[in-house]
Amino acid sequence: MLTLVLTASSAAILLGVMAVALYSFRKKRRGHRLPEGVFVGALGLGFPSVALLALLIYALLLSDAWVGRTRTPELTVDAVAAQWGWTFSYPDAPGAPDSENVLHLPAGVPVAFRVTSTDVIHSFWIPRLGGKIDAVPGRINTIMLEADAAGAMGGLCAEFCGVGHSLMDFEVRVHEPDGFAAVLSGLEGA
Ligand SMILES: [Cu+2]
Repeated sequence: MLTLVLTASSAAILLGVMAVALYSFRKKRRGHRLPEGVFVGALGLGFPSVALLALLIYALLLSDAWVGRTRTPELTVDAVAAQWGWTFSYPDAPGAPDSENVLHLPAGVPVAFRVTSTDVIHSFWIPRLGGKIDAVPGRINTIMLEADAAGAMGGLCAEFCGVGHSLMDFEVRVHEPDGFAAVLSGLEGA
């Protein structure tokens, strides 16, 4: 949706600019000219400021950063990176085994990820869900993400971390929220 709105707005502005440019090439008659101050002030400063500010506010309202501040996580997942793989654990589901390189999530639930590393700096990223965050040894970085619908997607390490970096991807399986507890309790121990 964000992509659509931003692309459509850019296209509309581009068309507007092209129209004004064509108009200025064709118009030879005198008498209808805007004063330069008005032209520069309104079209050069006013219009871009208003348009960009509106789009910026719209994008910020949709962004993960904002969602993260306005929604409370309903699930916590610990993601631990190590050369060259990921271990996911589910502290809200006592007894559920960790999963290696496979992340299980419920659909429609805001999830807080506590991300860290045991060796070098990695980066936790599920492109379909948005933002990424560094996995830094000795620190826990938190990011909140939410999957809209059940299905499968990919995640990866987004920070070069050694010769096995390109193999450090993981699978994300998003389940229906109703069956999620059953999925976790049914996991095979890693
Ligand atoms: Cu890595």
